[in-house]
Amino acid sequence: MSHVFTGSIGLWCVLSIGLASAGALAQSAPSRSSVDTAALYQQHCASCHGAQRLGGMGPALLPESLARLRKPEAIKVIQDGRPATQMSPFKDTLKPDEITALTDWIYTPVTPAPTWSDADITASRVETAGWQSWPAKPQWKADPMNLFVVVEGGDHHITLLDGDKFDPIHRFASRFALHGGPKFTPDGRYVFFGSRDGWITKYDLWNLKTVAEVRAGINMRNIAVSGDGQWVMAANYLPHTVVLFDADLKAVKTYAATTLDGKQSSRVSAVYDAEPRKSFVVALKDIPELWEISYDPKAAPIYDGLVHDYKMGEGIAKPGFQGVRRTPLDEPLDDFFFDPSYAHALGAARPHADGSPSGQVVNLDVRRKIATLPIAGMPHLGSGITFDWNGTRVLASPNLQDGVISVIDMKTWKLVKNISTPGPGFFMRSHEKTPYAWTDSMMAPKAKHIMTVIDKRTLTPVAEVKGPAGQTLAHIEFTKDGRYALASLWEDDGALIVYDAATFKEIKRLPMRKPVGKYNVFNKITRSEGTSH
Ligand code: DHE
Repeated sequence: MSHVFTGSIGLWCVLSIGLASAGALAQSAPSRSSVDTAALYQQHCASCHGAQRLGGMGPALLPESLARLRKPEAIKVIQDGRPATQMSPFKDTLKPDEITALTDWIYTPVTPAPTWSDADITASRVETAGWQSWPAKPQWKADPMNLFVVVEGGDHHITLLDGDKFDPIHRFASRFALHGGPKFTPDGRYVFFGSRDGWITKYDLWNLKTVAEVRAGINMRNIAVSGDGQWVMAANYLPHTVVLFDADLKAVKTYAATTLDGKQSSRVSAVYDAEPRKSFVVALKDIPELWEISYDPKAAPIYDGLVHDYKMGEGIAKPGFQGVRRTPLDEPLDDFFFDPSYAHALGAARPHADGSPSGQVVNLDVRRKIATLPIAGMPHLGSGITFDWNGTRVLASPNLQDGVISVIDMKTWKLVKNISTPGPGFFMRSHEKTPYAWTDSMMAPKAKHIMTVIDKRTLTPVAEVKGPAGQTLAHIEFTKDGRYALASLWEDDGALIVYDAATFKEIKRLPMRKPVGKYNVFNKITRSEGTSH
């Protein structure tokens, strides 16, 4: 059953003094002095975070969800609260050893492991009444194609920015800890956000209102929206599932991420839309298989046997539409992206202990690995870009382990050049209309304020764009015409900085709360070669 919104989304009231839902916790407290942690949790936290710590108004408090929050920071949040949220400070209510015990408790796995069934997914769905009759044109004055969606992680908000004037149009609360790029419908009207807690939000950019939300899982990786805007797919770490929704976020089908015999299950690394193939492609983190799930009603049937379902007539045919077509791999993929033809998935496994390359080229038609990508360390291929160079097509990928951008020929899959940067980085961006690509060094403590600008024609760094030393400058997205590059000063009292993409001079600075990522509607829906898809 679906519910109708009664309040604004993303209000996450954390650890409020509240009503214990007695006895609901099937878990033993970590033994720490005389503190009864389970009772404390029930008394102070359960009303917002749920009796099973799966979240409610506040985020889930599970080791999986807290992986990115260091314990001292968690203690500080419990002591001091979080500004601009309903998380109140507890330093006057709880003793220091109680706060420490509670912190230990939320970093301890819940046993038995929490579940999230199809019934839970369906029951979580909320929808705003009357959204179908909202006007089908923007209710604000700006170019809807040059709109930027900026995710501010500092206080879990979204800012919508006019990409011509660089003025904010609207700001609203998001779910806690969004992760990954928001995904758009092809007309640019609706955007879908995914949170690490498993929430998917469908938002109407033209009417500035939330349409619907659903919780796909407990710990989610990312979401993909089909090229025709009709389907949404969610990839989960917890539970081990991939979940298919229709465009209104009504659950259609849950896929258990298991081997064919069902004996081994896996976390799901990521899901991406392969529009020309009319399919979603899914990487599994613990099983060496890449899945393709077609949303083409005319898709050829699948004959299950791992590779050879193209030997028509062998085995029992399963429908190709919404069926799982498996490609066996030598090792699982963490993340990947596509070549421009979408015939290949370019992915990386976990770094190899001997330093040998972990990158793989998987041909989605012959359904096997066809080449090794000559990149060592930890390539962040999901943030890779492609461009024309010297009569061929190359891909360039940042590396989370080394200060290097690897450039690879996409015909031969051979290394063209390793370009040195001041330190390992997360993101790389360019645009068809600029000769430059920009990348960060945000993983390097001493160089995290430096962005390197690389000339795509010569494959050499030509400039460094710097923020204040000690602060992180990262994540570029270009305007629709490629004339301006927008970067994040990735601090809680940070900013969005607009640079002239030709002179690298700062044009404008807008204060923002840790703007983790920004996404230009036009670049996304046209699948610009310089941005993530
Ligand atoms: Fe991300 C995208 C995986 C840590 C910020 N990150 C993605 C995507 C994947 C991924 C699979 C693509 C999703 C999409 O766009 O659909 N990220 C991972 C990891 O495995 C890793 C290393 C560990 C983890 O905890 O998950 C990781 N990511 C981070 C961070 O620590 C970052 C810097 C801060 C944060 O908010 O968590 C971070 N990831 C981002 C951002 C994107 C992203 C901003 C979207 C990039 C884009 O421009 O499209």
